[in-house]
Amino acid sequence: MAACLLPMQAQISYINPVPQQVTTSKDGCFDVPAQWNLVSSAPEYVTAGLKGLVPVSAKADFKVVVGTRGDKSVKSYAKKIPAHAEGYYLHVDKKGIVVAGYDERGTLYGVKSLEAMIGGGQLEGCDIADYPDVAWRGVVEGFYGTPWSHEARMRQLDFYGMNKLNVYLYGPKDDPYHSVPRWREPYPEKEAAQLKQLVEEAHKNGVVFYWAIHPGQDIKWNTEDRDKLMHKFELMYQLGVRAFAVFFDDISGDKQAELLNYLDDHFVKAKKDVAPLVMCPTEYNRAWSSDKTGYLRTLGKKLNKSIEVMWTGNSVVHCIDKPSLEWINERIERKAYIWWNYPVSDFVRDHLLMGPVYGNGLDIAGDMSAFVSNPMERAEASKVALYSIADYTWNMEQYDSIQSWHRSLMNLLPRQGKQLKVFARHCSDLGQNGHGFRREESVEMMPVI
Ligand code: LOG
Repeated sequence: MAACLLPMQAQISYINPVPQQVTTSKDGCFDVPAQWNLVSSAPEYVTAGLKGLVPVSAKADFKVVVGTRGDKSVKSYAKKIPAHAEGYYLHVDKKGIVVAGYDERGTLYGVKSLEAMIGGGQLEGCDIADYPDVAWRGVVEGFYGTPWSHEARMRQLDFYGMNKLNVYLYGPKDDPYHSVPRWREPYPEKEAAQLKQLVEEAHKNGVVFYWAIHPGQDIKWNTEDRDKLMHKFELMYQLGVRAFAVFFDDISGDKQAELLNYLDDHFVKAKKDVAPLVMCPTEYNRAWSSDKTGYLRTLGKKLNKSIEVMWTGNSVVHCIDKPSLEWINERIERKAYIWWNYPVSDFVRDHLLMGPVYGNGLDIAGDMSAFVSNPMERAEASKVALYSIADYTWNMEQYDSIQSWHRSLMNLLPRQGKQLKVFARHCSDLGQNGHGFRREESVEMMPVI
């Protein structure tokens, strides 16, 4: 087990995202007790990861209480739980631990913080009150190129749970059953079974699994195609999917609002257990939109208010700031659902984007409904950025891009973190590209070069 070398918040530094409020106690760092008396009123999946890390015995002295607001077991801590969706209170001292969530996902996140601390080698006496700044944080697998493998996706979902990302939108452009030519058809048996497994894995990690359809340029704006779309949703529902998106990026059509409202009224709302519909508009960034067509304002007015509208910013690949959000929010008459095109590399395929995540405003948490990242075709390498995106969206004001990047690299390769850092430092920039999006790279070497 690693020694606790740093005096303050040593073990807490293994928790990602950086928690909102932390007080450390005089107990300091101490060894993880050999046996835990785990008393949990949470569903099995919430503590499954923890049970894999520590031996549990009802006879142990070290008592660990896990529960959600309203449960008898955590009643005496009710006032300490942040009144915030997905919030949790975590108390650690030498005699025991309390994890008390505001809701089920909050309890899961409290347990994940505890798991991270143990992963660092020790426990640390502390009181943590934590909650996210942005309600929906995650990933849209929305790139062109080879879709992620099933195994890669399973590992991603586990990684999202660990880093408190709560949404994954499935939409790889090159899945023929998501987009052209087979968006109307059911998945073959093997793919269907895998998607079912992904939905289950997502649930275990507190992730809402969105299945997106990209109906392609061949969509006909008639009732026949509308019903085929509904039927495909129904098939996905039978596989366990309870959250849906429709992507119109790179597709035009002026009857989008009618079609989406129909799906919203006759499918999403009729089912009663389906998450709000998410849509990606044709004009999904400012450079490609025009006040002359009035497309965005029409969507803003006509679309049911419960439907989320995605937005990539001032251009296809761009960082997000307050003025750019004010511009779009006013037009779509709701808060934009940010689709951030980083670290996606489908337009610079000979580059890996593993540098620090920086450039987005630190004062915009209240101006968006969600922030999801479009990653690279390289699933594992994308985790460098996703770790920091989890950090940024959870605790914006305290976000430090360089520190977050260092922690990310150490977290991904604890024993070769330094070597990975050397590699990543020189794999940050995109090089010249059509979107004009650049990143700093090889900063120390630049003067010499
Ligand atoms: C696509 C996306 C692609 C990205 C970057 C959106 C909404 N759609 O230009 O699939 O990965 O740009 O190349 C896009 O960004 N179109």
